[in-house]
Amino acid sequence: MHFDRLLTEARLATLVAGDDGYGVIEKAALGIKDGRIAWIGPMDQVPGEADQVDRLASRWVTPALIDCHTHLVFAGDRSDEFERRLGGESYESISRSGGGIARTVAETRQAGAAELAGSALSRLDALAQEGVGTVEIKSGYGLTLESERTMLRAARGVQRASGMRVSATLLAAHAVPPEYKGESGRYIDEICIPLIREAARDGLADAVDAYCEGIGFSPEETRRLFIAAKAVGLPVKLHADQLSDTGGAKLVAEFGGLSADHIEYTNADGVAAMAKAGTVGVLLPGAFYALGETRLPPVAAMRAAGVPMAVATDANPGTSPLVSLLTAANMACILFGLTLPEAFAGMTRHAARALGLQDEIGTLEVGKAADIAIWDVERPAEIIQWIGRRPLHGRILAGEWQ
Ligand code: DI6
Ligand code: FE
Repeated sequence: MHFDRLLTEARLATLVAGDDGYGVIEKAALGIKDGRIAWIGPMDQVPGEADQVDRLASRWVTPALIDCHTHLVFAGDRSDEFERRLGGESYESISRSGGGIARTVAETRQAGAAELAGSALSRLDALAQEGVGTVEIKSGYGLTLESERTMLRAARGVQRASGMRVSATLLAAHAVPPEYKGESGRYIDEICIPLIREAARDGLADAVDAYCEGIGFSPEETRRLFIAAKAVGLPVKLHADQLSDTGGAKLVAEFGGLSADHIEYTNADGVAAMAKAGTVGVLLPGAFYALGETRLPPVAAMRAAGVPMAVATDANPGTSPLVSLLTAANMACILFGLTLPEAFAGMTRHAARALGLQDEIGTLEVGKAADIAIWDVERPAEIIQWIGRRPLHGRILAGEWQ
């Protein structure tokens, strides 16, 4: 076998599901051919030559990390709302008085795709420096046909400019815009559903999401969106049961959804439905933390039922101003009780599943994309233990050092 690149003297945490939780292979080598993993095994049994050999001096190697829920594309700033919340005002009350999502919508509508991609790239850079190789980016701050398209184009632009893999999600049902106040049904008919059809036809988005909440869309409205998405073959996911139990997790599972996200208020029925459908539970501790929430997601119930759990930043200018996936993982352990192997799986294997990319990324396995993170640590636990340390040595994406 001839490799384009061979990584050797490596300690692999393949994150393939198994007994130790990490899928460890010590004294390992990993061969790359045409951007994909072509061979993995003991370094003294490499079956061939390579154009380039990189000796990793016993560094730890994991799959490149995956942030499977972000709102990285937006314009403007809401730090004054942070001050209001520190003063005791609630997120819901700020939202109802024209702040929150509506505020970012007003600013995002003024921006072009290039400007939006530019500001998103600076935030993305923080994630890249922590070993992230794939991000999901949602629309949802445009809320017109044109402005939602612009956001999705900006997400595609971020992919081209960053060399990272970007999964774009249509979130037109993020909020009811002011011009449709009190007419959410008409907004869904005139904006959301046409955009779903267009996104499928033109390849603008890879999935459809909605904000199912008292201050967002009702379960009945969400169901209509999911029917439309299903009809054009787009997978669905949902901001579900974050501030109240609306049965969102159960609803998205009913549609075979990729993921139910937030899920603090998800009940036993919801967990059972997710387990049955294989829907990933995406934990977003940044929003939980920043909003000062106290209701914990049903981690033990999901663990017992075998629901795959992912961890993401939910990076957004309001409820989760967080561009550190490693901090999210640390919070998921400390605040939600994840084990370290669960937190790693949540940023790799299960995050890939939450994007429908489980055959392509998320583990170190022969045949998958050579998307790899290399770490300057003695033990994998250090990667999550520390906050703000960034122990990344380097990233390889599609077989190339970044
Ligand atoms: N994700 C969201 O989209 C909303 N909450 C959340 O966790 C709100 C985003 C925002 O305030 O801009
Ligand atoms: Fe979100």
